[in-house]
Amino acid sequence: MSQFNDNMTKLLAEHEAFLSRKNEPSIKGNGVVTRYEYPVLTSEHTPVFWRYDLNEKTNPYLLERIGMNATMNAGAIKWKEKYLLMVRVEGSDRKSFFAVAESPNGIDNFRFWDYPVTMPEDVIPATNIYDMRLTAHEDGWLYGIFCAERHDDNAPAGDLSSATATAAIARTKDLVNWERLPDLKAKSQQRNVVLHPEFVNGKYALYTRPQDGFIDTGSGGGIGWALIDDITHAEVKEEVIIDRRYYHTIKEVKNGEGPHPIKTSKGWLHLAHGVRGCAAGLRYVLYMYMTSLEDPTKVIASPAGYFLAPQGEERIGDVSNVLFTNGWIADEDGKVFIYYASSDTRMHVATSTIDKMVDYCMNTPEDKLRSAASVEILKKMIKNNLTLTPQLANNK
Ligand code: M1P
Repeated sequence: MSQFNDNMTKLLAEHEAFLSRKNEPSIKGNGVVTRYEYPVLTSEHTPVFWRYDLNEKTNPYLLERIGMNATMNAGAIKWKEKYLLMVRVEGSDRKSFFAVAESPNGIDNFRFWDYPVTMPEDVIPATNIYDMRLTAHEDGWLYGIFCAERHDDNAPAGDLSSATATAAIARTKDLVNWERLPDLKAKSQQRNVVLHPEFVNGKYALYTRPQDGFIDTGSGGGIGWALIDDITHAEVKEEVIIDRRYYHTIKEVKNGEGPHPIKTSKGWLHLAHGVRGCAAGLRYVLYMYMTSLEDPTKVIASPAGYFLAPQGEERIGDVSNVLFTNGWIADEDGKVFIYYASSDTRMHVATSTIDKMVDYCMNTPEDKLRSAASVEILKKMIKNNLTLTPQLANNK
């Protein structure tokens, strides 16, 4: 065997061993959610044949030709009994694109489909596309709503960083062939836009995230809701804020809907991200809330604080101190697979159940927005527990 073939065989064998590595639950948990030992997807999971030219004539040293930087912010769906992630893959050229990765069990053995998604363009082509939310809508289409980023041509000369965020809409029947619909028309910039899976009053319904600038939400008060007459020419005419931002909370600076909510007998179960500022920059955590089945704009449960925050190696990456989610899968038996990205670098899974998450939402005290109120809530819990189990008291 030539040296080239020898090296290629070794490269492929090592990659295969890496892809088929079993993922085990982490022992430490809080009862609500179970994390797993390894990330489910990293840039190393991308196929060898995406990154290396495998022709000895054109790549005699077997060098990596196209670098992959990150695999993050993935939409998710159960499709033909497989767990599918619509991954935001970011190349080392900083361009993001979508690619499907598939697993037989939702926990490990994720493998990318051979080709990335060819997403048709809107009238004005986008520079970057990312963070797709997948919704199998009751109209029979599978929708992908994602952010289309373009340079802000109103920026002063020489400002090559200012950009605009718009919600792009596409639909498919097979996750391979996509029909691009016109981008969402709205008064403000929009990111983290998510399609509700059911018609509401005969209309399509969107979770929105109005923002004054590309990064700053400014006067945008939180997660919004808008009814859309025609999804093929979607326009936000009226927008109400259903989940507000508040001073001194985990969503003080901004928040955004994660994947579309899961319907439960007690209400719609939501997963979202909240952002606050600190000396180290922005800190992104995940939180939950529930809305009413009768009126999806009405919040019926809002547990205080975060549901998941960056831990261990999750804290470090291209944009550190970030957890972000835009995909989860609920199995028929009530098990839920939460897919989240850490620090804009890699994808993880955490598992829970609908019953546990509804219990978490309904029975976790709300944020009463002041330290004194938090202490009163804590004292009540301590008193109840020590009345029940006096042997635990230190009598101090
Ligand atoms: O870098 C963290 C996240 O920042 C943005 O999210 P949001 O507008 O909600 O703050 C997005 O660019 C997202 O992709 C990124 O993970």
